[in-house]
Amino acid sequence: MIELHQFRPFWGLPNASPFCMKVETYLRFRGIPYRVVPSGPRKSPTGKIPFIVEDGRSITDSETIIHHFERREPVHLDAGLSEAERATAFFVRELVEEQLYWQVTYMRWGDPAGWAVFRPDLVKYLPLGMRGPVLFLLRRMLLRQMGQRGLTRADPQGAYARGKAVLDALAGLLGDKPYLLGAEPRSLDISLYAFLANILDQPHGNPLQAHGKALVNLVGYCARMKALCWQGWTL
Ligand SMILES: N[C@@H](CCC(=O)N[C@@H](CS)C(=O)NCC(=O)O)C(=O)O
Repeated sequence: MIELHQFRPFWGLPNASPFCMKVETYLRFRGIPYRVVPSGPRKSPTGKIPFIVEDGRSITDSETIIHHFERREPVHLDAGLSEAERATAFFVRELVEEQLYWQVTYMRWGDPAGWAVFRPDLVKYLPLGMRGPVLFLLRRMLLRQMGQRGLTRADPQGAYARGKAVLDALAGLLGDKPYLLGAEPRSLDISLYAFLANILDQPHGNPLQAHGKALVNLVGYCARMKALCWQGWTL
């Protein structure tokens, strides 16, 4: 049985880490049996989660994990895509995983209104040993990393501007297609959905979520992906 090492569910989301949710969404989509092992970055060989363990061998990085399983499938998720579509998928995923990852981080750890509602629930969720100085140091590190990206140097309205632009571009690219690249879900959709769900489905609103919820085609897309991969899932 494949072990998926990742955070436990949080805030009604399958996973508050979009990278963990991406891998679990993929495993569910493919119907690959797995067992979740609650974990954290410090237990990972690379200091990042998710990672999987199969036959005693660890594999890290969400994209590497997905490729590892895709190699075994008779028909690859991205089969039939043109070179240009593959290139588009690559750029969109890179952009989403960089920009929206930091937007999700900012909305919880950086935005003062977001931190005010995230912190109390996070404290209850974390093991005792992580609640005091460790949490303080972790947030300080994240604030520094967000500062390097200019996020915490702007007011929240300014910080969310780039995230809103990314969501607008995604809605524009999706148009009235069922999935980002056409009629069939592709590997890009697995990643994109995990990031969008972390923005749209988190329980406390913020300007980025409000912006995303107004993009009707993106909301419909998330509902389709949820029905496809997470049907019947409850905490
Ligand atoms: N490129 C990695 C990124 C994974 C990642 O950044 N995971 C975060 C959790 S969402 C993490 O482990 N962060 C801990 C750290 O950077 O110290 C992937 O695709 O799996």
